[in-house]
Amino acid sequence: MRTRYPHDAYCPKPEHHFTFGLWTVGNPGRDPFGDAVRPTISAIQIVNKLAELGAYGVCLHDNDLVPMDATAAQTERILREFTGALRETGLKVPMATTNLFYDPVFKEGAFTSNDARVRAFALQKTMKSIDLAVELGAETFVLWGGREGVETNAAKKPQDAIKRFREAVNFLCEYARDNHYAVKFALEAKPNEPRGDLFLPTTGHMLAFIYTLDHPEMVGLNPEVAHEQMSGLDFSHAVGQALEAGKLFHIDLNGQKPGRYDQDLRFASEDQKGAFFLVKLLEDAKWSGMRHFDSHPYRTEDEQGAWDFAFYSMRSYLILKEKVAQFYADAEIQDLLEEQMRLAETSVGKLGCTFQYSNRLATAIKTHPFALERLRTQGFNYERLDQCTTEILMGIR
Ligand code: GLT
Ligand code: MN
Ligand code: MN
Repeated sequence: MRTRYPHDAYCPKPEHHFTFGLWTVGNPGRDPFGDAVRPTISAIQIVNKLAELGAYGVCLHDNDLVPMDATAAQTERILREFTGALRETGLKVPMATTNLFYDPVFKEGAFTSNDARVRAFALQKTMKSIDLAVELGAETFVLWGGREGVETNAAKKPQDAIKRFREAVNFLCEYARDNHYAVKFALEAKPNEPRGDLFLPTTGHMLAFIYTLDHPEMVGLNPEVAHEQMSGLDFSHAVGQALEAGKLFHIDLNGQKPGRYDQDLRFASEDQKGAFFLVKLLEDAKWSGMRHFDSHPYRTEDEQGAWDFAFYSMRSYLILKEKVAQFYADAEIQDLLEEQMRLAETSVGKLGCTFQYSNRLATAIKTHPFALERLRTQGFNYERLDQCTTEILMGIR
C-alpha cells in the first residue's frame, strides 16, 4: 500500500528550511546485530525525492557522496551528476562534514589520536572535505568526533586530547581563512557511542571549549536532541544557552527514549512535549538556521517507509509550530504569562527590577526590608500553565 500524504496546512515547503543528511534517509538499516535491510538509495534519487517532498536541502559526509577509494575520474563524474541534480531540483547543500569514524584508521581517535600520522591524515581528509563542502555551496561545516574518546583512561590524558582537538580546530580555521572560504564550523557533542566515553561530551563542554580557540567567531555548535538526552539533560536548555551566546550554527533534530544508546528516532516520535518546547524556543528566537533531521527510518521499513519517515519528520515540526501559535493565542495562557511578566518587571521599592552593580545599589539592597512572608507563601500557577500547555498538545484545547 502506498502512503498518501495529506495536502494540508502542514505541507513542507523549501521556505521552512528542512534538511536531511544523505546518511539519514539513505540509511540501509545496518545495526551492530544485523545487516542492511534496505537497498542503498543513490544520492541522485535522494536529491530528487527530498525536493519532491518539500525539503530545502541535503547534507553529507564526504564519503556519503564520494567513496574513499574513488579515482579522480570517478570523483569528477559523481560530482557532475550530483550538482546536476541539485541544479535541476533547486535543492541546496547548506551543511557538509567529514567521516572521521568509519575507517579502521580512526579506531583510536582522529584529531585526538595518540598517533601523529593519524592526526595528520584526519587533517588531510577534513581539508579535502572542506574543499568539497565549499564547492557545493555549504556555509556550515560540522565536526562530530565519533572516535574522539577512550574505553580506558590508561593511555591518554584528557588534557592532551583537548589540546589536540584544539590544535586541529585552530588548524582548520586557519585553512579556511587562508583559502578565503566563508565556511563556519559547528561542533557536535555526544557523551558516548561509538567510544566508551567521548571527549567534550555535552553542548556545554563544547561551548566552553570554543572560547579557548584562536578564532572563536568562526566556531559554533550543532547540538543533537538524542545526544543531549543520552546525558539526561534538557535539550532546550542546551539550545537556549547556545542561542543566547550566538553560537547555534546548526541543529540535529531527532527523537530518543531516555537512558538508551543513540536511537536517532524520527523527530517528535518520542517526548512530544520536549519537542514542542524545542520548536517554541527556535520559533520564539526567530532562529534562521536549518532545521536538519539527523535520524534514521525504523529498521522495519522498506524504501517507501524511509520517505514516510522524511515527510513525517517535517510534518511534525510544522504541527508543533502551529501548536506554539495556539499556545500564544490561548487567552488563559496569555493571562498566566502576563502575570509572570508583571512579576519580572515590577519595581522592588526604589530598587528597580534589574540589578546592575553600583556601590549605592549594593547598599540599598543590603538595607531593603523584604516582605519575606509574602514571598514565601505566594503561588506561581505553574500547574495551571502546564496543564493548559499539555491540553494543547493533547488536542483538546
Ligand atoms: C553520525 C552521527 C551524527 C552526526 C553525523 C555527522 S554522523 O550519523 O550519529 O550524530 O551528526 O558527522
Ligand atoms: Mn548528529
Ligand atoms: Mn545521533
